[in-house]
Amino acid sequence: MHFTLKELKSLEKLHHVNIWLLQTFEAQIHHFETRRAKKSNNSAVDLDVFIECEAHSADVSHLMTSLKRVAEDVRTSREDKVPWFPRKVPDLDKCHHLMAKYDPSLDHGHPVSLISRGDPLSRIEYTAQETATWREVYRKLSSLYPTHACTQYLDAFQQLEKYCGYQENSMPQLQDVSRFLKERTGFQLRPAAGLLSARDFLASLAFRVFHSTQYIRHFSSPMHSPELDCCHELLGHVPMLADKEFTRFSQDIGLASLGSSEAEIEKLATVYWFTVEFGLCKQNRSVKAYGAGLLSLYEELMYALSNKPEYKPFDPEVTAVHPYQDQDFQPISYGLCSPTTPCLHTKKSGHACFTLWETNSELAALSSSPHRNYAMTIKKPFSLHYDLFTSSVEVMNTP
Ligand code: HBI
Ligand code: FE
Repeated sequence: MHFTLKELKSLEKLHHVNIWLLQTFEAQIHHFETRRAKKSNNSAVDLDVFIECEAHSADVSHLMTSLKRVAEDVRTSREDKVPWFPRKVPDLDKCHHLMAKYDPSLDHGHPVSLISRGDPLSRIEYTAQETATWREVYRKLSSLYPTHACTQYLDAFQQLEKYCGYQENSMPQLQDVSRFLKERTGFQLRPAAGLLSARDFLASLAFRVFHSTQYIRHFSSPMHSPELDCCHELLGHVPMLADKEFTRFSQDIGLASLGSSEAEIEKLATVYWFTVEFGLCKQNRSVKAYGAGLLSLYEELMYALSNKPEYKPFDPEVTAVHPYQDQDFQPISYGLCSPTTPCLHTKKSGHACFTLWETNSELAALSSSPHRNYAMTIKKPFSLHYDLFTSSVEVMNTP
């Protein structure tokens, strides 16, 4: 296979292409070489890339489209054009780039299934051991929810138990969960083979699509999973995706990400991390969790609501550039703070801080929240309109 990557900076990207070929397609790479392109009509250096690899024949066409997209991305970033972005749900087939973040010490030998284009959510028969892991996680976490989770979460969780097969003795099927969410908020689940790139993951939120893994963490560590798994999706994300206001805000972050620069994507991903993943709010004078990373990890949840962390007001401009780490407890995490009801609660002890959003009941303040304002400040040479009837975006004022 042979394709051309423009720009020298892409050498760095090639390393990722390499890992990504190995991980996503389980491709065996025999030869990987770059050469200065012979026919370059540009002053900048173009590179020809030769890759010789062995892959499943079923994956070849997907592999080729993905590679072409990588090449296209590099080219547009040099010419300072708007990066490619999906306009409609079927375009999300091209948004399956996994994060090339491979650490062998974290490898628990998960059976990462290969997901191909437009795959429906298949029904999975989980093994007895997997179901046992689920039972343990479910029991332990659900014992904390009444005291630790926000009201929106609790309401949805009750509904999921009633209508969607949430129970300790069997794992809910993503197909059923997706149907449940679609009826409530229009959100649907799509299968993902693992952690997607922030750009692809956020882009899907723009279309009310949530990428979800289907495998469960290794039975050796039911209470702490270094990787994303379906316990995280089902217990962390799904209940909040049944809340209308919360999903409106999720979609807004997604829409803001479309066609944004790498730097803006990074900022949006950081805001997402400190809110959707690790956000806290204040309801009826007590601190509650709405972040999926907290609600799906027992220790994180205990820690977040202990007296150890320090709470700080939420400011998207500050939060967006705050470095975060994902290998330990969150030393700093920001929640939500409505601009009309400033954070009153500032707690200091130890080294950690969580920011609080002061509210009594609904997450309605989200729609006028600083998140939304932050998303509005991202400058793009066009504006987007989301068409509810066709679930697609219309691009306006393109130069
Ligand atoms: N990929 N499959 C999947 N699930 C997530 O929750 C997820 C992701 N990629 C990135 C991500 N979350 C966020 O932490 C931000 O980088 C957007
Ligand atoms: Fe998550």
